[in-house]
Amino acid sequence: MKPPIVAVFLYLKFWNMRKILIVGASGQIGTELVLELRRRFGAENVIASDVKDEPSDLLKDGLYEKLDILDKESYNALLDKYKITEVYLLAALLSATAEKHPEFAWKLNMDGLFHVLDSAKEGKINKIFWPSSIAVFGPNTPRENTPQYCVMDPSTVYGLSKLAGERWCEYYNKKHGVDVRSIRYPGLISYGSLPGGGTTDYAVDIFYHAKAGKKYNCFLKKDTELPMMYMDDAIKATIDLMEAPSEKVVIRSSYNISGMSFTPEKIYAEIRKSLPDFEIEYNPDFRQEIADSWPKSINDNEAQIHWGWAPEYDLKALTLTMLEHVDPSKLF
Ligand code: NAD
Ligand code: AKB
Repeated sequence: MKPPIVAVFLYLKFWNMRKILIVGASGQIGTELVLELRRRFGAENVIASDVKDEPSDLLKDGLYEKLDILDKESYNALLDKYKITEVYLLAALLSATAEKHPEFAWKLNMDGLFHVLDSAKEGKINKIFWPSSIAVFGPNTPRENTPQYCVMDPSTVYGLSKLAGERWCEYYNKKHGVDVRSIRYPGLISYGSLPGGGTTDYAVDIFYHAKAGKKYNCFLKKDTELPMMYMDDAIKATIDLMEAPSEKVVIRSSYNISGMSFTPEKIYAEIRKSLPDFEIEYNPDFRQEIADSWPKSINDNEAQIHWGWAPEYDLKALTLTMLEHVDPSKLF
């Protein structure tokens, strides 16, 4: 049966009215997310923004605005300028950098979120994506198959900001009807843009060293197991969650999602299957304590049941893809 002409017209009108703003677009996730959103919804409907003056090369073919999310007036002016309907807020300091700049990390990670939540509360936009992290868990959290609901006692500034952010997201949803959606990303692995100062960054750096033929000096112990995910899965999860019908998004704090778990020793062994001469040494630094407070593996039953989450990449597929695409000249 054909849909009535009026329905088609309204659908197309709504589609064209969708305008998406990504804040913190030049980072590891933003770069890939902008490209995928432009592919799906049209370059003219996706506005990349970042505190950096210029877009990175990968983002040059589309709209870009310099924006400091701490500047609430400029943020609201950008919403008006483009008639933005949805915001993906990615600007934050990650775990390792946040430990070096705790006060600024708290300010950026919290004030940025409030600026976006308030704009939805005031009716300026109608949907938000804001990422949380496995850093919301802490030393007293069950470390294996960590459930959605359990003890959460983060011991890093980053984790504190993410847990507080989750509670505020749920609060704005329940009290003010804000349509905010969130995922607790594990460590993300990609080759498009370098990671920005996290504890899981070793699992990206290792590929640049392996491909450049350099020995890798790993900052975590060889048996440190952490939850990880290939970027394509993370982008798919993000857009699937944002496109899910509202009633399926039952959890408004943040969803656990799982991809794979491995140790430095395990990923090193996988890389050596392709590059047998690759060498590694282990010199743990302050990031070891952070990693030791995080889960080893994640239970994501709720995300599977509520909006159909399922990852595609395992360690073997991730390793082969990274080795094929990583460009060591970006780092060395
Ligand atoms: P990133 O550090 O690579 O990128 C962050 C971007 O935000 C950078 O381009 C930076 O220039 C920009 N930025 C910084 N301050 C800004 C400001 N004041 N205004 C506007 N932009 C600003 O981070 P990422 O890895 O892409 O992470 C994005 C989000 O996802 C963060 O909230 C992070 O906590 C979360 N997350 C990431 C991972 C991961 O493994 N990458 C895992 C869990 C959660
Ligand atoms: C970090 O290591 O800080 C991030 C994260 C897991 O949130 N990759």
